[in-house]
Amino acid sequence: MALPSAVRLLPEVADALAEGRPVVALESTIIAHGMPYPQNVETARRVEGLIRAGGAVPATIAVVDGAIQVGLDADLLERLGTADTVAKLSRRDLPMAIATKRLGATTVATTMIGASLAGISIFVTGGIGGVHRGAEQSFDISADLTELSRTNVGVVCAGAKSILDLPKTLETLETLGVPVIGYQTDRFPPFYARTSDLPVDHRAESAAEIAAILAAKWALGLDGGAVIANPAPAETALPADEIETYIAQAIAEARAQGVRGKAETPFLLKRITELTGGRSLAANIALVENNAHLGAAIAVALAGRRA
Ligand code: PSU
Ligand code: MN
Repeated sequence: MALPSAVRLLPEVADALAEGRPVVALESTIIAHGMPYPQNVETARRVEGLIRAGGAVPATIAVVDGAIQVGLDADLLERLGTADTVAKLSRRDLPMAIATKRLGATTVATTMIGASLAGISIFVTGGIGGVHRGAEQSFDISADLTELSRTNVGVVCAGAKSILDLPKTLETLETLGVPVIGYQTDRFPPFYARTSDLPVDHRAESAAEIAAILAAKWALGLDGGAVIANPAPAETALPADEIETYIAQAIAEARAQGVRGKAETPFLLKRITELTGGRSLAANIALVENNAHLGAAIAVALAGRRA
């Protein structure tokens, strides 16, 4: 399929894809809106290094100069991590960001779109967006969930953040037909903590098994992605009841200050980092790195199946 003119590939990424070598997509909202500087840029670089060490080529995605840029050079990564006006782009924002040539960070939803257009099947991030607490009033449900139902990219994450309503998030994923695969776990990981009491759809023991599931899904023409849920590393994970206190406080502050819509997730992440004295940030960094190992292994397994 010809690449649309509004999609640009870094030459290294284009070469890898042309040769059928494994490539792993990475998002940029986590850089621009999910972590403070300089940890955001340092983490982005380290995660790219881990993907390489795992035998795949990293492709961080953002919107730059009127195109979806797949694969960022060091300058762009730094710009995204330091600029104070980077748009946070979900599916509906893409046309405007491209037409007006704004610098934009891609969320899970738009990173999936860019990856899929480029021909990348695996994407590594921290946590997906989901159904927000109080959604029965606010209707705030992340567009990440609808994207997972329609775009063929497997998303490796540490579950969804417990700032969300996780039972409603899992119910919605079920309705949308999105497989939720636990990597060596029966329970859906709640991001900062290692485990919840919520069951996953399927437990997979290896990257090869996950690659086989994705291949089977797409071979049947069952469009959409899958959530590959990898529990946060034990060393940095935070106790569930402790983090819950901070989450409840941060949500109460957001409500009191009228923070809503796309500003809510960045607000909560920043506040929780402050309230935990940086421990939630350390946990966040460690879990993304942990996901990079698994994502590279799945991309390698998928490329092996296609060879
Ligand atoms: N999870 C994280 N850090 C993040 C995000 C999710 O651990 O920065 C970002 C992702 O880009 C995700 C977005 O797609 O937040 C969801 O935003 P919203 O809740 O507004 O849909
Ligand atoms: Mn939202």
